[in-house]
Amino acid sequence: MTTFVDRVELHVAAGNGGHGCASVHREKFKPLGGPDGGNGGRGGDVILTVEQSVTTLLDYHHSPHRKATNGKPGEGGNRAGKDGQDLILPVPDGTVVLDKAGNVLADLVGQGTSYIAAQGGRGGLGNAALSSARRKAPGFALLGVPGELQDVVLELKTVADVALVGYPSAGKSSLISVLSAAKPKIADYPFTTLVPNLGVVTAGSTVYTIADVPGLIPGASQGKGLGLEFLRHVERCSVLVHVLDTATLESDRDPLSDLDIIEEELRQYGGLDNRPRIVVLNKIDVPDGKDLAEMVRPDLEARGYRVFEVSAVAHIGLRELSFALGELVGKARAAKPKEEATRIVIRPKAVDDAGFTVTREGTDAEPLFRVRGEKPERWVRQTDFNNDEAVGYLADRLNRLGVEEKLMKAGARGGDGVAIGPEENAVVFDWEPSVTAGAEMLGRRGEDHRFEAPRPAAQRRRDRDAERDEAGREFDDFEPF
Ligand SMILES: Nc1nc2c(ncn2[C@@H]2O[C@H](COP(=O)(O)OP(=O)(O)OP(=O)(O)O)[C@@H](O)[C@H]2O)c(=O)[nH]1
Ligand SMILES: [Mg+2]
Repeated sequence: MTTFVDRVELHVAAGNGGHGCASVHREKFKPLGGPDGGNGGRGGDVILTVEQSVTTLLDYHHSPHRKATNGKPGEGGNRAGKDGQDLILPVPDGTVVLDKAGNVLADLVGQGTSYIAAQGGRGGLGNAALSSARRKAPGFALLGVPGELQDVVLELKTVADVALVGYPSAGKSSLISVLSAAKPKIADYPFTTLVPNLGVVTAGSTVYTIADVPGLIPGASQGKGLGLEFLRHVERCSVLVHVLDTATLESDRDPLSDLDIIEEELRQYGGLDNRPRIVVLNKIDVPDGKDLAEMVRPDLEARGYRVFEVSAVAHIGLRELSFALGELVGKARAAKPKEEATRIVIRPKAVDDAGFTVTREGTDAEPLFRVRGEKPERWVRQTDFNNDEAVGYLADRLNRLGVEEKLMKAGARGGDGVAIGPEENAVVFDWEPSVTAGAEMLGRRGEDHRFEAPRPAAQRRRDRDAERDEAGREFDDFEPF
């Protein structure tokens, strides 16, 4: 049996970036060819995309773990590693993406609307890309950055123009079945409908969708019956239809009090006050029903409702109803700002991209300085700590960003602990300042000076300019992303 699933927890893993390659070109008679290690490929993203043909989240209920492929490592001969493939996960129109705390991350409405649920890691630069005027033959490459891991909750809110609400057995599903081609289950016991039904109605030139929700009973807001859980499916509708039963056999019910009770439950749920509402008095094929409908009609109209007397079974008043609904939907659509067909939802960045912070932790005797920031944390992940040159390069990058200076200002001294990254996942080391009190940069560490032949003055000038350029821009400008 297929079940309707409208809420799932999904665990997604983006692909890791491929490592950069450290390699030196070898040729006969040219034993010291240049560095030719290629860059690693980028890890694939995990992307949620609205696909109109997908109607449930069932697939993700069955397999909630999804992973994009990794980038391939770079190779010698300047061969870049292949990028990992993005993993596109199709989701139904109206899928809301939340984090585990319930914060809405994205609201995916409209074919093709996409959200990057987990971002692939950057590939590491190979030593060819890392070479510069001063660092002619780097003996290291950058590691690929691990892809993001994210836990998200997907919730489906049906996107229907019209929503039918009412007591169980009022005839909501019957109405959908005669207004559209949908064939929902219909029966004379309460709670026949356990999950929303959706139908497409054509009224003249207007095409709109209509949905019902499981019947509501008094106390639904306290969880009676099926509760209000399914009302999230009517949240997006632009028109609400009260389906009132004129032929119920329950002696304590009548259309007016039914309406009051449903309205009270809607109010408890909240957020639906501004939807236009109309009233449908159903089952007027039953003689007593017709009489009751005539009786309550003036009251309902006095309350400001447009009232339609119909019979789903005998097909009375349906055409008029469907055109009236089409008109209301048309008005609602015209009032809405036009949305672009495809919107890409960009995730807000957690950390300020350019900046970083230094905070003092630990004790007076043993201070620890914590560095947080998108760049320093990524750079640490890109570093092969078994390679001194790579570690030297990291120190240079941190220095250029101003990390050393800020550490000094925060009172850090040589030998103090410095942690880069969050508490649970930080790289901690003893600080060895490479800048003097005047913040003057000393020679960069970890450089390969084997190729530093004496340079003529003009060459030295060119090199100096090149180096200034390099210092002025962020190293990551080189990175393919
Ligand atoms: N005589 C008569 N019976 C109707 C009419 N519309 C629906 N019914 C009957 O009422 C009963 C309930 O109809 P449903 O369409 O399943 O009602 P519902 O509102 O979807 O009910 P739940 O799914 O339980 O909330 C069925 O036996 C229908 O045949 C009508 O216009 N006239
Ligand atoms: Mg039903």
